[in-house]
Order: sequence, then C-alpha cells, then structure tokens
Amino acid sequence: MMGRTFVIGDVHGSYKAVTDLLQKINLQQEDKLIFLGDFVDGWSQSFEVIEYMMQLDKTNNCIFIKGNHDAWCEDWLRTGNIDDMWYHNGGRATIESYSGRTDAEIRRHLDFYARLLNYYVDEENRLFIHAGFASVRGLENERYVSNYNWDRTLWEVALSLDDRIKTDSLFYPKRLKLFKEIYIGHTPTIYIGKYEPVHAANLWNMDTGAAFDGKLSAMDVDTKQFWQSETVMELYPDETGRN
Ligand SMILES: [Mn+2]
Repeated sequence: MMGRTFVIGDVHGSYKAVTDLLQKINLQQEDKLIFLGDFVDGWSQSFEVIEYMMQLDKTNNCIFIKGNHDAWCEDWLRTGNIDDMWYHNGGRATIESYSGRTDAEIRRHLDFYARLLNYYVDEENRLFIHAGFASVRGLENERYVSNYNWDRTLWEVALSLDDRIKTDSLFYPKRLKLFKEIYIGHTPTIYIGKYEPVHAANLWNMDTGAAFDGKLSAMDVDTKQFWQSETVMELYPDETGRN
C-alpha cells in the first residue's frame, strides 16, 4: 500500500487534539507526517506532545519543523533563560508542563529540539516551513534565519495577491515562484475569520488556531483533503489556552 503524506499545523501543547486528529486520518505505518512546528505553548500538555512526537518518529516517516515557540522553549531548557514575551505567550503553561521531569527526560527532549528543521523541501519542490522567508533568491540566501520561524510577510503577500497579476507578470512575487507549493503555519487563519486551512496563490496556511478557539488540522498534500480535530478548547474545558 502506498503511504499518504500529511502536513499538520501548529499543535501548541494540545496532546488531546493531535491524538484525536491522527485517529481521524486513520494513520497507517506507511504514511509520512510533516509537522509545521510550534509543538509547545498554549494548552497544558506540551511535554506530552513532545513525548508523542518522539514515539511517532519510531513508527512513521516524520519531518519536524521548528517553530518560534519551540525555539523559545529549547532556549529555556538549555539555558534556564525565560524570555518575557515567551512567558506571556504560552511559555508559562509549558514551564508548568515540564515541572518535575527528570534530567534524563529533559536531555531526551533537548535532543528532539536540536533536530528540528528550519524548513523541508520534498522531491516535488513543495516547501514546508513554519512561518516564511524574505529573500527572493531562495532559502539559502536568507539574511536573518529567524525569518524561517517568525516571518509573516510571505503569508500577507500570498493573501493580498490579485487574480489579475498572472504568474508570468513582472509583478508576481518571486518568492512564491520558487516552489510548486508552500505550506506554512504560524499565523492563525482565525485572524481572518477562517477555521479551515486557507489556500492563497500556491500557499497553504495550516494553522487553524488550535492554540485559541480553533482546531488542529491535517491535510493530505496530494489530494488536498483535510481533517480536523475537535475544537481544542472543548478538549481542555478548564483551561484558556492562548485565548
Ligand atoms: Mn509560530
């Protein structure tokens, strides 16, 4: 049986949502999973999410991309430094989720964080990246590598593209033409009132607001069929997430 390839949006500590979602796609051993990052921060089970990712890595072909929240958490685990912005944007719940864990557990998690990718380009020239990039000359020429997990301009460019600007036009954004398709997370679609993956130009935004009042989404990148978890805040009725 040929495996499917799924891209999955920002999990943000919602262990219950990611297990629910993978049940809904009826995950098989030959399926490939591409996670777009931001595994942690938000709901109370960031530690459990990372444990689950390490388990999945043993049963499936998995690609794990680094999100800005994962970078903050890794920095804290490595150095003890608590970034103020991180703390107030989900970091506090993550610190609680890690409390009482053993040194061995932390070391295993640090190994996981260390191997997160800035981006992944598959054999069909489809790009998977947490946030975006700015260089029109491609990913290797990025001046500030933090753009990989922080940029929002790529998303805004794709969203604002007018149908009248054809792909062969001088005015068509060069960045979008570098790849057949681009899959991102990072900027929740709920900000523009959408609770399902959003397609703009050749870009898909898979962050359907799991950290807030949305759901976690997975898409089969070949068929574009998608699945969603239950509304995450209903899975954690006693918590606020990042709301
Ligand atoms: Mn992010």
